[in-house]
Amino acid sequence: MALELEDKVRSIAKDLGFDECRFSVARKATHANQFQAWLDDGQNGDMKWMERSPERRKDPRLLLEEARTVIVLAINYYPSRSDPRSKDKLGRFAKYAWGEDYHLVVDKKLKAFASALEELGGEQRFYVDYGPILERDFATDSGLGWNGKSTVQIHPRLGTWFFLAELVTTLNLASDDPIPNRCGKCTQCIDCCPTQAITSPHHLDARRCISYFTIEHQGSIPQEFREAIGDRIFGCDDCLEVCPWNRFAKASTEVKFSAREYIDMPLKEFLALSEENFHSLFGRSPVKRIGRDRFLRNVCIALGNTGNMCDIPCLKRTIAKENQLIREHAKWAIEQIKSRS
Ligand code: B12
Ligand code: SF4
Ligand code: SF4
Repeated sequence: MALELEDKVRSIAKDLGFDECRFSVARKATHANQFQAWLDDGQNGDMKWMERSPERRKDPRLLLEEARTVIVLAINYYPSRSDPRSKDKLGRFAKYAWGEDYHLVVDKKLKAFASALEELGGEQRFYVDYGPILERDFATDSGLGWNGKSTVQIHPRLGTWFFLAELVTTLNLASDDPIPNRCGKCTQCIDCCPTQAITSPHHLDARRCISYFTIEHQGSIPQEFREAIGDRIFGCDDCLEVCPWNRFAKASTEVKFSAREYIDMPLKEFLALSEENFHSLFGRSPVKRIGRDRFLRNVCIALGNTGNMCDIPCLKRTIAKENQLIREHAKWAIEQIKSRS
């Protein structure tokens, strides 16, 4: 029997290594108004790029006029090894940044996907993270998991550890039904957040989030949040780690997401990285995007929170040779260490 169009598309997704593929109608996003209210309140902070053409972000038909379907994809990135942070003075990287940059990995798969769909008569636009599309809204509508109280999309089998990606297509594919939200009475993600960034269920104020401060925020990190950042030097996984739905999570089969050597490097060593060394260490990692200055800024905060008197000489060397942004954070780190000693 000939395969239905939907089955053909799902089989392409599987062959390309996606863990889930579901379909939603290409229409205005269900929570478009909440997104606008979030922007109007300035909760995007420094992420000014989110204010550009918000209408397009809310409706995929403004990305592709004849769009009929949003194909929503999930890819597991759960690393096969445990977190080394319990060892002496290592800074913590969010798990999504342990391996190769997912934008590079997934983009390649999406290109191949789009070409395969062209052969089936479709025209496509595809996105992973960077695109002007409310990815989690379409995931919820298509039943690709449900929206957790942390705002992270939860999948009954993958837990929290997956990336989303979409192809907006002119192909008319029968949409899938949403699945029930299974958070129940749990509030662990809200309760554990070190900076109270989840202000109510499904609502995150990015201006309070450690992931935002360590990745997106451009300048000096506000004093009131520095201690709460702890040893996190790139992103934050706290509201993901506590989610009980991660009990079913299995390691990703995508070798490009396996952990790189930098997750085992002691904090102090990062301070010695030249611009060139930074680029060779993080060349194909998501960390590269924030650049050396902001990365060293984060390292200083983590050293201030976890370091001891032995770390002071290298922080002093940092003050002597680095720019104002790094210097200011290194000075803060020294004060923190001294106040603890
Ligand atoms: C900006 C951004 C951030 C910002 C703001 C996050 C935020 N919660 O808004 C910051 C820098 C803080 C961030 C952090 C992280 N991010 Co981010 N981020 C994005 C980005 C680019 C846009 C999100 C956005 O539009 N925010 C605005 C708010 C209003 O929208 P939203 O959170 O998506 O909320 C909508 C849904 O909640 C939706 N919704 C859907 N279903 C339901 C159901 C109900 C009942 C309700 C009320 C609402 C609702 O309504 C809201 C409005 O539309 C997306 C990619 C994309 N294009 O969507 C990735 C994305 C959300 N990030 C991702 C990841 C992995 C992370 C981190 C885990 C990284 C880390 N470890 O440090 C953290 C998680 C923090 C968290 N609790 O969300 C993944 C999430 C995958 C997943 N399983 O959910 C995405 C989808 C990228 C990707 N392609 O995989 N991120
Ligand atoms: S990523 Fe960290 S800081 Fe941001 S909401 Fe989750 S627990 Fe809070
Ligand atoms: S920690 Fe609990 S409330 Fe938060 S997303 Fe997971 S199940 Fe839902």
